[in-house]
Amino acid sequence: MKLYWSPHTRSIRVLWLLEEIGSPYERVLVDIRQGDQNKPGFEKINPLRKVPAIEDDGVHVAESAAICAYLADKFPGAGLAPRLDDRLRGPYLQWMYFAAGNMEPAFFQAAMNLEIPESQAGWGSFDRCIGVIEAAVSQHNWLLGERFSAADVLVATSLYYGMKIMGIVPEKPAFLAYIGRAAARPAFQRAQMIDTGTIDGGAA
Ligand SMILES: N[C@@H](CCC(=O)N[C@@H](CS)C(=O)NCC(=O)O)C(=O)O
Repeated sequence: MKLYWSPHTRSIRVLWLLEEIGSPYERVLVDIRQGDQNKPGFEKINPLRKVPAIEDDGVHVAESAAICAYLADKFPGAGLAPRLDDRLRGPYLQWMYFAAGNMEPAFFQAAMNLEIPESQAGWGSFDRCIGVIEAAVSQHNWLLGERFSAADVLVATSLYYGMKIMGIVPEKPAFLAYIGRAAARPAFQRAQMIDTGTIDGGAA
């Protein structure tokens, strides 16, 4: 398993998930600030020339949500995705797609101050998206209740990014508590230390 990664990017999601799983992987640095993603050959790893991407025994997967879904299903023992016959599988998939399909565009709409009619924007609006997440994480520790899943990796990292980097997500108590629970996970802490170069987590 190879992870194509660049520090301080969406790669952290996959790094965190791989640390939750605990199976060996090789980390390959693609320094996007030096333009490594535009070098010849990287289009075979990800035709969009972005990180993260993975290669698993010759299979290439890009898009952080797709990678997280792939890895969570590939390593069922890690318990990061409800199985096909589990009643939580539906809500799990809903949150996985919500993170990629609603949060990403809603956040950029807010950051760019774009006016889009709510009935035409698939995500409704930034406030509606935020309200849905606040309701979910106020009631329980994780999106699926007391069960942590790959969906939390996607939603928590986006919320953190939206709050601390983009400055568009309000510092509501429920969001701070949820991000705090995520940050307290040992796998997240390892991923952060790998991302910042404090510890070595594979061949970079
Ligand atoms: N939809 C993609 C977005 C990936 C993405 O935007 N990656 C950025 C870093 S966070 C990147 O590789 N940028 C380099 C570039 O666009 O040249 C995902 O979720 O994986």
